[in-house]
Amino acid sequence: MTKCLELAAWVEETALLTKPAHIHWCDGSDHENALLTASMLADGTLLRLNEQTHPNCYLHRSAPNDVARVEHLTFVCTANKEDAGPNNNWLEPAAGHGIIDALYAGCMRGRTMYVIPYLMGPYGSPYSRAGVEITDSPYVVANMRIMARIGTRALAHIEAGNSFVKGLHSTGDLDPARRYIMHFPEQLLIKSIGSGYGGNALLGKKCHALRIASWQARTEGWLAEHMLILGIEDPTGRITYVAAAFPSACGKTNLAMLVPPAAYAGWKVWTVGDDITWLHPGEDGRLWAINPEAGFFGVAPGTSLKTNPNCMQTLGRNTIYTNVAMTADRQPWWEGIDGDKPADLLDWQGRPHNVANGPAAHPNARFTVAAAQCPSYSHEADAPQGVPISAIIFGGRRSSVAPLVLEALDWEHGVFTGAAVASETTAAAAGQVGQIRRDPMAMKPFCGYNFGDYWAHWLSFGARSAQLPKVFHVNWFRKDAAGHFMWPGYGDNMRVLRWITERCAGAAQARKTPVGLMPRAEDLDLSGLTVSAQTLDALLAIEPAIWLAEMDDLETFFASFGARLPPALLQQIVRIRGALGGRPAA
Ligand code: GTP
Ligand code: SPV
Ligand code: MN
Repeated sequence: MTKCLELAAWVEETALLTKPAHIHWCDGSDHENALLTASMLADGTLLRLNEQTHPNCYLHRSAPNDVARVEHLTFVCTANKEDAGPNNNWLEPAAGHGIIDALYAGCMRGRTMYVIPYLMGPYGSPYSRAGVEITDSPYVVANMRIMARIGTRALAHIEAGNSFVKGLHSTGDLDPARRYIMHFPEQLLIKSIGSGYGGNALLGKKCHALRIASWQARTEGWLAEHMLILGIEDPTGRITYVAAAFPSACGKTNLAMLVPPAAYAGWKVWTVGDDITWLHPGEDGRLWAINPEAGFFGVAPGTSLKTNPNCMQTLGRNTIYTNVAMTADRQPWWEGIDGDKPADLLDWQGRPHNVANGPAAHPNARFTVAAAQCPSYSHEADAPQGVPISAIIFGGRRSSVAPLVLEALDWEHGVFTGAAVASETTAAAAGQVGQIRRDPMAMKPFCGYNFGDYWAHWLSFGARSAQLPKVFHVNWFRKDAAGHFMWPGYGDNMRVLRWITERCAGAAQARKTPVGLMPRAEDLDLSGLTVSAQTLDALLAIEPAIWLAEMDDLETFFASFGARLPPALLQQIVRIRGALGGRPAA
């Protein structure tokens, strides 16, 4: 079924191991999708939603134990353990293959094996990369069709002699005791079994476009990051592109689709991507960004016409919903959506909703939808060369410590600021929610190699170009003593984006603090917003004692990377401690 001998041999070898009843090579056509959809409707994998209100929309209810990424079951299998680093679970490659191949033996008996050639990145871009996912899940095929550029054209790209990442996936028996997500970066290979959930099963996404790609990017001199990309158009029509890295379920999709507040006449945000960014140094010394994905796999709860109107207009047709609730007239529903909670809801498990069972939609319920349906989708989103990035923004979900916004003093401090990101855990990954953890560059779950080497790679760009983006850190999630968010967030984040673009243009003022440059209250355009002077002061405050404690915590974290830690990061801690007035007397 292909002229590519390497691919043909791998498919044959995989079929011998997994023993499918049929092999189907995906061409990505509408006809193929219609047949797959019909078969999933017939066997209950998909439920049809209300055709009048939500044309061509479907609901998938996952197994109740398969609702998020499983970081404890995710491995990076490199010959040398140190290359995976303390930030990854590690298995010796032969041991990894041994464990997972035993689980693959005969796992597709009686099922169809789908072969999905895909391209990550725009057609015709020198930065796009190919992959092939083999899966026994039609739900995965339907999602990959939205999230990546699958089918005939991708196969032609591979048959033209371009390299490709191999990804083998089986739903297995969904028993978490037999669930593994393994990466073999030295072989450009991914093996996943036992989960049908997004990041565990749509292998083009986190497994390929972040874990494997970050490994390739290090050796090839570029960056694969957990970032959104957006363009900010000012009233003169000038567009400034920024990329922003926030941990999972910390606001990338929302920021990427931002609608400015009414007082911001003439301002507009263009969406290029909402989750993954590949950054390449251009001949002009700037970093150029492409979004390797073609769709959004976004968090449903909290999405409404009030918080994210562009997203609500993107959804509503040609969308796969996973683990949302359903109304009596078969419309998708989740906590935070517009309007009152309807009576007679079915929860994400299909039971009559009862608050004693928890929320109606799973907190990590998601939608899968084509990016091109987004009203703010950028005209440059498919540009082969990508868009030039003026600012990189890091951020996390932190109820204290991190101020609303700060700007790094230079590239080295910027890399430190990214490496210092900490955030409260969310429902995007299995495990406890709301625990503060270190999540450097929002890549803790996704960096395919040792963070020490990763930070050195980031730092190496400093010597290569004088045209690098400015680096910022934001926090939309500061809470007051009563536990309420102090900043309105969502569309009002435009006020911070405006200051950032004006800093990039050399127009806005800032004050220097030990931890970075910050706006004074009067440097932010807050027209039309009611936030008290006291709240604003608190949002922009730097508490020396809290920041000194933060430096101690960071020092301990950095120490876990031993000899692979770039000394420049420790020097930043020394500098900041000094600027904060040193450690307070015991
Ligand atoms: P992943 O897809 O997991 O990588 O997540 P993401 O970073 O794209 O997060 P997303 O934009 O989907 O937001 C996750 C949750 O944070 C949603 O419930 C949002 O409603 C909420 N959220 C997003 N932006 C803001 C904000 O500015 N303020 C507050 N308070 N909540 C926000
Ligand atoms: C995330 O968890 O950061 C996501 C969803 O974007 S997943 O595809 O599952 O990784
Ligand atoms: Mn993500």
